[in-house]
Amino acid sequence: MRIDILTLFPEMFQGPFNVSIFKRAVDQDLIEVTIHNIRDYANDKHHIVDDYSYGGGAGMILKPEPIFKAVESIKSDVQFEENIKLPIILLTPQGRLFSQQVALELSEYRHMVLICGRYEGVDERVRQNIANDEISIGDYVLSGGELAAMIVADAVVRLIPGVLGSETSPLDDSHVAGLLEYPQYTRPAVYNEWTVPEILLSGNHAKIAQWRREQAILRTLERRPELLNKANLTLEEKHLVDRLAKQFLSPFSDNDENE
Ligand code: 6GU
Repeated sequence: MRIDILTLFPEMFQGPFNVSIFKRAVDQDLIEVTIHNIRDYANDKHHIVDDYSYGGGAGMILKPEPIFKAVESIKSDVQFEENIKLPIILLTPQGRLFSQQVALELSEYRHMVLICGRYEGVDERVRQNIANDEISIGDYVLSGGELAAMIVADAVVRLIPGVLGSETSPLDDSHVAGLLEYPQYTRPAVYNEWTVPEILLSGNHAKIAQWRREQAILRTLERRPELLNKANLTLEEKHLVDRLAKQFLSPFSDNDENE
C-alpha cells in the first residue's frame, strides 16, 4: 500500500514511523509512506498556507490551493486511474468515527491519502472538492490531524497481509471479533504470590480456548457492554452473557444459578 500524508509538520512523523512494525513494513516494501509538507505546495514567495476566516472570528484557516496542488501532484505521480477509488481522507473532529471496521475497509486499498487539518480549520472547499472521506478518531479535540493520521495509518498497516509475522493474526485482536481481549500471562507462573490461572498451565487446548472466550465475553460485559450487541455470539454464549450479567452486574442479583 502507498500512503501519502499531507501535513504542515512532517517532523512529527519521524518517531512513530521509524520503529517496530511500521518500520519493518517499510523495509519489506509492504508499504511506501511519503510525507508531504503542505507548505512546499504554496507557490507564493512566503509559502503562506493559512489565512483569516471570511466573516471574521479568531483563528486561521488552511487555504485550499496548497492542499489541492499537493493532491494533484500525488495523483499525477501515480498515474491516477479515474475508475479506481483513491481514498483522500481529511482528518478532522467532524469526520466519521474511526474504528476497527473502518481500518479493515481502508486496508483493502492499494493507496490512500491522509490530509492533516490544523489551526482553527480547513477551507470548506477542501471537504467539498478534494477529500472524499473525513475521519475523526474520537470525541475530543486535538491540535491537528497529525496524531490522528498516525493512528489511522498504524491501525490500517498492521492489517495488510505480511505486515505482522505469520504467528500473529490480526483476526485475534481485540475488537475484530467484537470482543475485548482475554487476560494473558507469561512466565513466571507465580510472581509475588500472584498465580497464573491454573487452566492455562493444564495443556488442555480446548478448555483453554473455552476459558479465553468466556473471559473475553466477561471482560466485554464488564467494560464495554454495548459491544456485545454487535459481537458474533453463539446461542449458548448469549445465554452465558445473560447468566453473567445477572451474576456480576445486577445489584439486585441473588446469584441464583438455577434461575
Ligand atoms: Cl482527526 N483531528 C483533530 N484536530 N482532532 C481530533 C481528531 C482529528 N479526531 C479526534 N479529535
